[in-house]
Amino acid sequence: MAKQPLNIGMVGYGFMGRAHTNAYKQVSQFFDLQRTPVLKAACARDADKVKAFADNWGYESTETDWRKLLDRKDIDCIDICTPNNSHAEIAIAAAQAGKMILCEKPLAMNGPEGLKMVEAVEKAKVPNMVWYNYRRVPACSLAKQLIDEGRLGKIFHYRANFLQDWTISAELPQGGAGLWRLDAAAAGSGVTGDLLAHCIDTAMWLNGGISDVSAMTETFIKERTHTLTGKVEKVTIDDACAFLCHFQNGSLGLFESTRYARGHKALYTFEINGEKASIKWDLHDLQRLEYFDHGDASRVRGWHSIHVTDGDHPYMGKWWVPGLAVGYDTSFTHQVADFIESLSTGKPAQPDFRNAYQTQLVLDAVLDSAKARQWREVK
Ligand code: SOE
Repeated sequence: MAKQPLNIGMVGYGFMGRAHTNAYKQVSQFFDLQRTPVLKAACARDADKVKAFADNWGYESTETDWRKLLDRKDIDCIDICTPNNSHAEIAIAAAQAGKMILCEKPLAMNGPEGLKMVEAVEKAKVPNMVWYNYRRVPACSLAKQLIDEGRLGKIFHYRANFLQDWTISAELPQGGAGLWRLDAAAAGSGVTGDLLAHCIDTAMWLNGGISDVSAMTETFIKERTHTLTGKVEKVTIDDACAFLCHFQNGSLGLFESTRYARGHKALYTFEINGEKASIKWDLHDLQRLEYFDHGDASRVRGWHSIHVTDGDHPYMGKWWVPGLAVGYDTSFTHQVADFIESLSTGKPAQPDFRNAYQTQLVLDAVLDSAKARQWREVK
């Protein structure tokens, strides 16, 4: 029997536009879902570029104004893959138009803006979700299962890093299509909103809420040519950020992110130390979860490297055969699968806007703490 379509209107066609579109195309092939994503329309201001994107990925039509997508009756769901400073305007209007919304991370430029988005989707009662994709890497989902089963016992420490090295050159401009992440007017902040947002989302999902933070940020290169003006302008983003925090469960957190860690491209790692066991994970080796169980007999006790590719590992029963890994791209496929599933069960797929708003509040506290050089409570 033909499945009910889920008609997608994609806004933006950059790296995330491709990652999400790939997931929409793949999901029904591997997951048995009640609705099938249909690539109805892609939207961006540059008509030629969006047409090339649409043709390459198989979108049925294009628009150059996202408001047109909201007017269209044949679009069910708006996917926001634009720079952060446009998330709120598009999402609030999409909610008012009664569309489902999938929004790239971070939800907003800051907490107050995020709250308006939460209020809009809750008032309109439209399904909504934010693309914090790392939760759906099977090894991270397995970490969540192990923690929820109580295998780690009381948690003492949570440590996370997200290290890159792509902005070290002073010749790199800021702003514009490819480099808006270097311009706080478009991105809100630098590594804090771009990379630590992922670490904070995963951390609060695995280890609960964060109560207060003490942070420092640094901008190593103070001026860069701005792509849009052609002028040398002050750099307004944080190039690096590190913070300490207390979790509500009493454990201590230590987080670091930078785009100046020469040799690291996307080294997202976390380690959690509990009374009974520890786990650690590394994005560069994403199909493995390292697990140390103090309950093992002492002669064989040690770090186990779990190759998360067996049929009973999260999501893995849907893919190939045991032992064969899946990659970064499938974290998005899993997120679409869970979103579509949630439309049938009525249980919101996480993180929804309200849940992602909690991350936004931690980001605000981190930036505020760094500016004030003082501890800050998370509101
Ligand atoms: C930045 O380089 C970036 O692409 C982030 O924007 C993504 O969210 C992260 O997953 C990988 O790095």
